Amino acid sequence: MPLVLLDGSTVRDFVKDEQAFQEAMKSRFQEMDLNEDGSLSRAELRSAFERMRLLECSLGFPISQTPAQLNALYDSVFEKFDTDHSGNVDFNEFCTQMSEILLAIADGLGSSPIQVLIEEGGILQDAVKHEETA
Ligand SMILES: [Ca+2]
Ligand SMILES: [Ca+2]
Repeated sequence: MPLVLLDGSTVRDFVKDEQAFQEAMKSRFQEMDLNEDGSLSRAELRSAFERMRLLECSLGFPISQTPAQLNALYDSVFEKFDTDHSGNVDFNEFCTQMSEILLAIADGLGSSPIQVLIEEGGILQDAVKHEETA
């Protein structure tokens, strides 16, 4: 994993750049939508988050959890995404929640750059790339 200097504004600028953010989210969403039906099911969302380890790494959730606790955690994450309670997550719901998650990460990072390990191809790397090309 690459080690990069990251501060809150890198992430915040990325989220605020609507076009760049939507484009990045679109490719994430398509990757996550395994059966390509245009929405994310509970299982699709969960497997994507497990792959990204976004929750464990970025939001400070404890890693050592029982399977039942993990199930409850992923259920609550899904409920957050599925704001209209339709049982799946469409692209708009996805973008809205992802921007909230990223802004929460930005707040956590604060204003002084810190060195963080980011996942190759992960969402935070999208933010770093965005800053480099800005
Ligand atoms: Ca799907
Ligand atoms: Ca929904």
